[in-house]
Amino acid sequence: MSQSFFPGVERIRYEGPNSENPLAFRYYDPNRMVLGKRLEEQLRVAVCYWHSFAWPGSDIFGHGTFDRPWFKVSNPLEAAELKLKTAFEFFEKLGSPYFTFHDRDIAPEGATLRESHDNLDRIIEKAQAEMQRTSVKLLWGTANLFSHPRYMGGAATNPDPEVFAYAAGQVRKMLDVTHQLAGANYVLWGGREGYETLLNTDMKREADQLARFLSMVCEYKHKIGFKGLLLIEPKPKEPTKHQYDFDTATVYAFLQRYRLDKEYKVNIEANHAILSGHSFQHEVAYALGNGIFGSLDMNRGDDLLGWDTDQFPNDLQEIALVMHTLLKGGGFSSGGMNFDAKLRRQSSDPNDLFHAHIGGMDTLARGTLIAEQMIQDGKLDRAVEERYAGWRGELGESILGGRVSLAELADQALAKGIDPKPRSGRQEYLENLVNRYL
Ligand SMILES: [Mn+2]
Repeated sequence: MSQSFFPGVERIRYEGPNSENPLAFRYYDPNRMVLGKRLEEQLRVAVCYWHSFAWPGSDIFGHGTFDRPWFKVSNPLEAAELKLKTAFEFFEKLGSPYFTFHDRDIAPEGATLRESHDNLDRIIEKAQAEMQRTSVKLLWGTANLFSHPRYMGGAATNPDPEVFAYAAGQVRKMLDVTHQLAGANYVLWGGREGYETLLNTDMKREADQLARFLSMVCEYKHKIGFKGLLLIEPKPKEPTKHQYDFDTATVYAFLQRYRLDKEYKVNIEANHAILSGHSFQHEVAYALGNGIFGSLDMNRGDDLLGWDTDQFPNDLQEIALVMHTLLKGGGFSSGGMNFDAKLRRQSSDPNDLFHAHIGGMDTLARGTLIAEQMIQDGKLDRAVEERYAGWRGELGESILGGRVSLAELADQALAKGIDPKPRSGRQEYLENLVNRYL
């Protein structure tokens, strides 16, 4: 089977904000210069394999709703080849510079670990040819350590060391594959690393196991000379009730405790941030502030639902504020923006995949152009600077510079009769200012 899955779609082009063409970009102009870089390089957009090509549109109540030809091919390797061809047709037509995948998205699991490796090798050889043909690059690779029943009690945190060993087998293979494909990063999402009840869980032991696994992964990374970042993806709950990688701060504390904080950074997902009770912007700001920012999984949740809906991003204000924080923090190094987002089950037409990604990329582009204006205008940054101006004066510098003790400072406060006056935080003024850029 060689025909196109998207026969009516040409390469998606930038046509400007006034275009009426639903299969065109209105803001995503890859060559537009934004703060010294091409927009494409600022955003580093990736399409994910799992939601867009491997997921059939099923949910816990119902079967798949997507009529994709590779779901009907009975030979799993032939199905994987057809899926691969379609995925690269999509990446090429969309013009996404990157893609991402788990081992089991791209090639079928075999009867044994060795057979799974062989399946992966066969498909990766073809993926490499497609990458050369299209110039689409790998933003990151990852291993699926959560779908198979063997992982129901965790991968690295499993009570059975043989499961830990099996997981090591998958991760070593995917690190090799990611390195072979010149992937820019490697991600670890601890899908089942957490617990349901302390009645059957030794939490301290499981943390030690997870740390040991992560140490082994970074030792192997250096051994093979892989230069990309190792990234941990925080998530507070789902599938387990208590996920160990709850949020960016929890991950950072864990990394510091086990002296892994120089080796790992975070891949922050918008919907996971919301599930942990934070905003996406908060998580990005926290990671940048602590030197552990790596990459982003772009999606959104639903205000009315408390689970991981993984919808495509379309909240312009949220994206503009995240981009403002990110670009002020220096932007991406090897990370990028991976659409870990899926269609709704009723969006069953092949072209819905294009509408979803075009809308997402346009939202990212438009949010970035707004953030550029905010930065160039400088009003928001100046308001924050002015608020902390006292800390650049003599008093502030003597405190933070360690030149006064608590007792000396207390004496100064008495001697000088210090009597600070409350000053407005001006939140509403600043919110109005943000809306003027939108
Ligand atoms: Mn994700």
